Amino acid sequence: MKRALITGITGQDGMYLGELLDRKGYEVYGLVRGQNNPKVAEVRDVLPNAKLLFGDLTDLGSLLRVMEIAAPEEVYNLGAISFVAHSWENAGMTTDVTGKGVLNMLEATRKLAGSDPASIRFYQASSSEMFGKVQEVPQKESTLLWPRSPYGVAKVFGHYMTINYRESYGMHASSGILFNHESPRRGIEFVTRKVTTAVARIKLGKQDSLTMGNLEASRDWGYAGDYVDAMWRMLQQPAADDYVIATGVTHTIRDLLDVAFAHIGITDWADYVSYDKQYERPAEVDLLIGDATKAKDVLGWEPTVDFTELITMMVDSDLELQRTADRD
Ligand code: NAP
Ligand code: F7E
Repeated sequence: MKRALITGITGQDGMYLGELLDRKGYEVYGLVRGQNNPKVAEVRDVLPNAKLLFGDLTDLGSLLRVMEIAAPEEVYNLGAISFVAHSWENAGMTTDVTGKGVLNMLEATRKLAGSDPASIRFYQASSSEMFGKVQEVPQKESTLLWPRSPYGVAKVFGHYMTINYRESYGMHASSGILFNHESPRRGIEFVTRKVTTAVARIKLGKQDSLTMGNLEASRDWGYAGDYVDAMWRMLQQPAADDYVIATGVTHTIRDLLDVAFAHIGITDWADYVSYDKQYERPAEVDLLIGDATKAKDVLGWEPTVDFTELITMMVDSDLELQRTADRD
């Protein structure tokens, strides 16, 4: 039985990856932070076989202890402060967790691997946010990075540190440059889930309208279930490398509103959506669109869920959640 450690197991990707590894017969360990983390109950429900260990990405001692107990063959470093808007207000904390946390995990992995550095395979959750002020369209593995947020800067640090540990110590350390991926488990602070939750509540008469920021921004949105499969495929390769994971199709926030409202029978959403400057960002990433040719050729990976399927899946799930909340 293979053993894997997932940091960020309480997050969207952590839960999907935990399910995937469980199905594949892995013994799954998860790093959980905080003394009374409210997400622990949900993880225990979704992943009853997973073994949860307590520690924090900012605390190297705790990571060394967790690595020793889990003794994993594969490490998936998904833990991060991941909300871009929040990263301007908490740049120091974002740097410590999303940036230096990667170094801590690499170091804990290197220490446990000892004289055979490649014996533990390492995955780093890099991000399309690193492309920021995009230098070419579409973006691929070789595109110059130009981050536009403290989150993006922290991810660039983690990305290059992962490459550096691979090149310096011969570690099997791979980076997945993942474009936005969403699901019914997406946090409600992110734009897709914010919209699908609001649309479900409007349909059920629980809410009248929603306030939004920049409707012109474009994102390449895929389904989280597909993207965790790409992470696993990267660690099954004989050699570590970096891969862009994306659908290659971009949509604006307006398109997102079109699809979500259409699914509840509203074709003109103008009366339901208002603008609030508070959702604008000090610097914006305007046009993200990824070229995942390398992932297709080397990993045999392709997305299976398109944008309309993704958003309607999320609206349906939120309708069900809101109805269940009424029954409870
Ligand atoms: P998410 O839902 O926000 O999950 C983040 C996870 O990190 C949570 O489990 C969180 O734990 C954990 N965490 C935060 N601070 C920590 C700390 N100090 N020590 C240990 N764990 C900590 O994010 P996601 O969408 O699943 O994304 C997974 C990873 O992929 C992240 O690194 C993200 O930056 C990256 N990424 C995401 C996307 C995307 O579109 N989803 C795209 C590219 C890259 P709590 O539950 O305790 O807060
Ligand atoms: O914003 C615009 C906003 O917060 C998307 C993270 O997983 O993906 C995610 O980061 C866009 C931005 O995601 C609202 O200005 C308009 O242009 O859903 P988001 P993100 O910033 O792209 C990357 C790849 C990651 O790595 C991150 O961890 O939507 N937008 N109005 C809004 N965004 C929000 N949140 N709320 C609004 O009201």
